[in-house]
Amino acid sequence: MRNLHVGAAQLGAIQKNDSRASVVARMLALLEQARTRGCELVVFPELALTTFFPRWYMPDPAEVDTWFERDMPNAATQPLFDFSREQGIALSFGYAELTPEGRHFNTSILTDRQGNIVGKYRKVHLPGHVEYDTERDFQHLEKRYFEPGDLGFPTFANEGAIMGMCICNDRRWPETYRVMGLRGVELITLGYNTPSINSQRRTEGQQQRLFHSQLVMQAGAYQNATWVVGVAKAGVEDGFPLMGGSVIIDPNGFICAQAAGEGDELIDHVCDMDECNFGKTTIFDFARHRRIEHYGPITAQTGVER
Ligand code: CDT
Repeated sequence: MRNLHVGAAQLGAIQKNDSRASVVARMLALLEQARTRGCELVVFPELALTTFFPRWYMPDPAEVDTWFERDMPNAATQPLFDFSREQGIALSFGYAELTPEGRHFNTSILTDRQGNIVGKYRKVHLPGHVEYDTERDFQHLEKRYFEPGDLGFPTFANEGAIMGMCICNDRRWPETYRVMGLRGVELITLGYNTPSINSQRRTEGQQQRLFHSQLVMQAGAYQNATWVVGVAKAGVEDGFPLMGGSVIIDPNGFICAQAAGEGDELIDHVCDMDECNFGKTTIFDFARHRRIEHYGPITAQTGVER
């Protein structure tokens, strides 16, 4: 057995005016709960430090940059890294990254149990649009504020497991999991901010959104024989509802733990990395069963060609 006690730390709503310090205090409260339960790795959502700002149209680049972090750790987040080191709890969380070259990414990081950053991921599949869209009930401007990630889908040997990360909309794309699967992934951390209603089809509400979210994460886990830790930012942010439904999913695709509410909430599970072995050596033994001669269109084209 290679047990890792994993916590999924769902965050409730973060309002536009909430400070980084107030959010970090809430994250520390969840980490303290995680410590009392014995967690060794705690996963937080996408853009964990702020409201989901891509819902707001901002023409002024200087205003946009106020939502971004220039360093990680920085003064606001250092207490998280200190807690990690002092209590021996690895972390993963998402934030908006502004690089020294002025590039903008939707990023997540992974630490070891000493608070050292051992992995970074930049969101590849950016949803939404660039310009203000009058046809939508609300905006989703990730394509305006971020560029697509340039790091691919790396995996990292960390705390006795092979770990990878993806972010929100990435979870809807099977390629996300498969690339990490081909790199031996055993645990994927995945934070999300998913509006409870489809901005382009208001009849698509929370029930269907939750169903799709779990469908794709459970399939990704099963088809790649990996643990998936999906963590929501939930609740109503300045009038805009985000769904909850944070889950820990085993390598057979079964949900082992699930958040009940839409506030700050920790769920946890002792995940045995050796549970990945059966799937990886039988039905999803990629080396024996994949037929790459038929997969060309997956990397050769984006849209449909007949
Ligand atoms: N944050 C994020 O990626 N949210 C998307 C919403 C898609 S609708 C534009 C998601 O996949 O949940």
